[in-house]
Amino acid sequence: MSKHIRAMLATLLIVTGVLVFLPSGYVSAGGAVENPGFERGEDEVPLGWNLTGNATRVDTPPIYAGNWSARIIGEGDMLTQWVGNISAGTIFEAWGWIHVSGNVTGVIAVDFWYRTEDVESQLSSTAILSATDTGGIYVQKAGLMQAPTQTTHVRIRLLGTGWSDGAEVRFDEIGFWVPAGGYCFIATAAYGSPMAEEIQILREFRDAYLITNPVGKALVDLYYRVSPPMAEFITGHPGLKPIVRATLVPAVAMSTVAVNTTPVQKAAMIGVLALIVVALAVWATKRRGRGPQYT
Ligand SMILES: [Ca+2]
Repeated sequence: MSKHIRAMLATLLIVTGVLVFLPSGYVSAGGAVENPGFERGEDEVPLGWNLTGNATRVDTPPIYAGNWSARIIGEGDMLTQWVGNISAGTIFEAWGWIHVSGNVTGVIAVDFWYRTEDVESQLSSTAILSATDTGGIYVQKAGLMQAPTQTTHVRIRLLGTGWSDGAEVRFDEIGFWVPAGGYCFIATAAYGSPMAEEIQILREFRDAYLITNPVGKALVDLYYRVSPPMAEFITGHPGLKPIVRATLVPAVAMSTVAVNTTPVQKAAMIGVLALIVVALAVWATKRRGRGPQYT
């Protein structure tokens, strides 16, 4: 390996190992969703959303943003919104803030449809963004999904499953859009699709641990600036893809663990991650220093 390639790979290792994330869902705007924060409406009826069961729009805490949130308290409660002019083949991101108290799972269900005056048929399986017992806070859930061939509309439903008495789900700042910042560039280039399972895991990690603190946000911003040219390079050199994927294995594995562990376990994982980054940096520096000269 020439020292240039080695230096490039070292940079890739370090940068992708830590910063495989992009800013996207933290916008408050709802994109194509009308009235994403339930702020507009008359009394309990929010503009843009169709309410069924005992779904309500309420101005009592907890509210994520503004003065209103949506609340459901039982099976059959639902808020539904149809969004038209959806282009087939386009990759969209859906997100929303969910607050769950009691034994129930809050669900944002998204599916694509072909609708005309005469025909109405669902084209896709339903994508689910969900949360259970959010520990007294709102958590954001987000996911990418591709509109199948023939799509004209998307249906977004807010509901709950597995109800027990006294449980409640709140929703706020629901969104659906074509991601403006692009995707998880490097990982997408390596895996060939922004919807690969590994990338969804990395995205969850990013949402839970990076954009929730200033340092993480700074890292994500940095990644967002430096990664597109690297992703372009990877796309143009398919031989690199297996190498980058292998590089991402630890990041994916650790993200998987991080989103499924206790705080103590998480602290240990962060320690290990820091050690790995330091080790990689040392390794890269030494390798570069020792490498034979070809120039
Ligand atoms: Ca609101």
